[in-house]
Amino acid sequence: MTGANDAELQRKRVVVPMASTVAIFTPPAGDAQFEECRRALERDGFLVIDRLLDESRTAALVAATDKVWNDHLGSGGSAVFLHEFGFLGRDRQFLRLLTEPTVLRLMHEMLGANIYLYHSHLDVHPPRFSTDPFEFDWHRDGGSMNDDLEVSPPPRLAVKAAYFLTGVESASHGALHIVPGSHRSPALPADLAHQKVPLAVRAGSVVLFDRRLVHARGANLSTGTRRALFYSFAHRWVMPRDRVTLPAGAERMLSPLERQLLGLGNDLRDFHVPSALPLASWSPPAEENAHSA
Ligand SMILES: O=C(O)CCC(=O)C(=O)O
Repeated sequence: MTGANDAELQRKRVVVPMASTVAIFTPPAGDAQFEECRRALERDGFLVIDRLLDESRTAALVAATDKVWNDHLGSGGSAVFLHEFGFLGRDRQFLRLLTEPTVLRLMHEMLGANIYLYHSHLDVHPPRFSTDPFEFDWHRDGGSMNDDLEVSPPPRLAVKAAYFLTGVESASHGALHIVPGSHRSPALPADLAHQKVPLAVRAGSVVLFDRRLVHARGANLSTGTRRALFYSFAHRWVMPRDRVTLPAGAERMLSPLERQLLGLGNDLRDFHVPSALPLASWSPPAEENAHSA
């Protein structure tokens, strides 16, 4: 792990029966712990928060994800995997995660208040008994964001939250692999094989990562299906990578904060020169701020 001394890591490390060599944070409470999380994310390019979602919420999200998967299979979709963009309209619980207080606070602190969900995907990966090169497709998020700007390393622009609904016990369970600190490198590291770190996580955990962090999904060689939800936030002046389609009538039920975070509104100037941003005056509701994990 880059930049943190051993004593600091030891203090933050929770007892997780997995082969993980990175610091795993418990859900932060209070300004000092949030500041530690923000600094770790800024320094290392990623942050693992253990079991941010409690068991019942995780189980409900698994059920909602399985419904999407079964609908996909029922309509003749591939049984190999599902990578569905803009899925938040598929279940109210997915929309609720948009304003998950811990993640939203950290997103706000990393990117400012003028942000929205520019990219999202729901992923289901059943076990595969072969490896395939695409599963180790090392990349930074953002496509041509990485090439078009005359700045090296490229600017942050977006931060992603990956909610793991099923535990990833080891590298071979379809772990998200990362190269710590690579968000600050000008190019993809040459020696990925030696620098890569698989992130083992328990169900309900979230991994936040800077879109520039070099990462890849590992093959799921376990016997269980991996389910994960990805929410990527960017400045509102970044074009959407994909769009969330809501069910009929749902838009008028949204709060002003949800509207901002879904990138709704026709005043294009406001995306660049915001007048009033609901996120700027937002603070987490007290009951949602408590974690039962
Ligand atoms: O599924 C994973 O673990 C990695 C996903 C990924 O590469 C991405 O979100 O850009």
